[in-house]
Amino acid sequence: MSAHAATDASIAETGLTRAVLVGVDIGSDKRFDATLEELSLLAASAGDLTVGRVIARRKAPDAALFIGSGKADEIKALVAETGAHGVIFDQALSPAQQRNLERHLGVAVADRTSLILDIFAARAQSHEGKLQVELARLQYMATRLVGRWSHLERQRGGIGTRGGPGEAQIELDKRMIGDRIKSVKIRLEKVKRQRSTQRKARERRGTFRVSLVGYTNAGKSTLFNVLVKARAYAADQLFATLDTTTRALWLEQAACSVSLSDTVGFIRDLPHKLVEAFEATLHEAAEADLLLHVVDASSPQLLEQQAEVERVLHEIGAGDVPQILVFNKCDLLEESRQPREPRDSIEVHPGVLRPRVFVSARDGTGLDTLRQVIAEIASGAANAAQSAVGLDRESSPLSTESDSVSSRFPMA
Ligand SMILES: Nc1nc2c(ncn2[C@@H]2O[C@H](COP(=O)(O)OP(=O)(O)OP(=O)(O)O)[C@@H](O)[C@H]2O)c(=O)[nH]1
Ligand SMILES: [Mg+2]
Repeated sequence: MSAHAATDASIAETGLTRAVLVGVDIGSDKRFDATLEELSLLAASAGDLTVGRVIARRKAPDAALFIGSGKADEIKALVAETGAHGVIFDQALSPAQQRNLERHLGVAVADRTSLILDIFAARAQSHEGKLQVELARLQYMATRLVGRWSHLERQRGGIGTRGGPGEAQIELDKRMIGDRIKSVKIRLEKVKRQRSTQRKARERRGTFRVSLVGYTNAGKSTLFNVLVKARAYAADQLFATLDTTTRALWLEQAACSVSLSDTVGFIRDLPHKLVEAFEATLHEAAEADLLLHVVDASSPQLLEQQAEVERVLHEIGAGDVPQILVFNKCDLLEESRQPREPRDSIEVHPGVLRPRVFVSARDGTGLDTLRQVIAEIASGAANAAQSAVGLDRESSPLSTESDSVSSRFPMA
């Protein structure tokens, strides 16, 4: 492909890995992304450059190769044509499928899970975040004993031969990984205990807790920064944020402050193990009094993304925490799709209304309205807000506590 030849020089300069992306539509999965746009963004966030895309359709995955051998040959040809270093599948591969594909294609093969793990590993900042990522990686490795691109050399040595020194090495690696998992778990436990002590202290202070949640890249950190005038890392990358940051948010309307936390973004098919490993971080969301569910209003996948976030929230036990739906990036909407009112409410379940606010974190539109809605819910006016905009719970988050509103939520 001559189009790729032109980019060769820049690849050499930037050190990016060239990758061919493969998406397999199995049984017409509704969430199947035929554009592979999200996978390409994930790849870019991990430092890979997409040089080709292949879509396959199957009723069921092939046990050995995941795809058919005809498709595999097609991918092999594209790899040769583009000089790709590896192939990334949008779906999770079994360890055997990954190995077989690597033999067939002659280059490294990765899947969505390992890609996400790589990004997480590169981004983790806090001690706890690093431990969580390490645990998730070790658990993934325990079943495969491979890094995403780095293991090919060793594998090549053993192609076609079972047993021999390769297998012995693998047994040794397995035992080492098992030991390492144990030690990381112990260290994580310790950090978790410290964290829960800190949390209890915060609870005693009676702060009303608000957490930003949402699909990765929805604009949570940007919103966080403009609301609390902070400088959390925000970027056009997936999983720019991994660690939770918390700041006080002053609400003029209620003359009080609440705590606002920025959290890790969600993504479709986030591997279950990874959610588990990030449990502590996601606890922040589950234990909040109010969630600001940030949605990228300009995304064509808006509904799927919203549904995915709902699903993960339920999984982490935050399904019942009251929410405000924050439709962000409204500046990107064309005139005909601009919201008519800065706020409204939608019925999420029969008889259950959820407030919705339309904002642009970039140009500041709607932020006063957002502060207003948070204030209504957080302050004693929650009761009034409940009938006006509706809350997901029967009682307000304040009145669920036996404490009086003023001790739970000190007014200035
Ligand atoms: N046009 C426009 N872009 C926005 C807006 N808010 C955020 N962005 C952009 O969207 C991208 C993602 O923003 P972040 O704030 O990092 O998103 P996030 O939800 O924190 O993402 P992760 O931490 O990766 O999950 C950045 O390039 C922002 O500049 C907005 O209101 N309008
Ligand atoms: Mg972020």
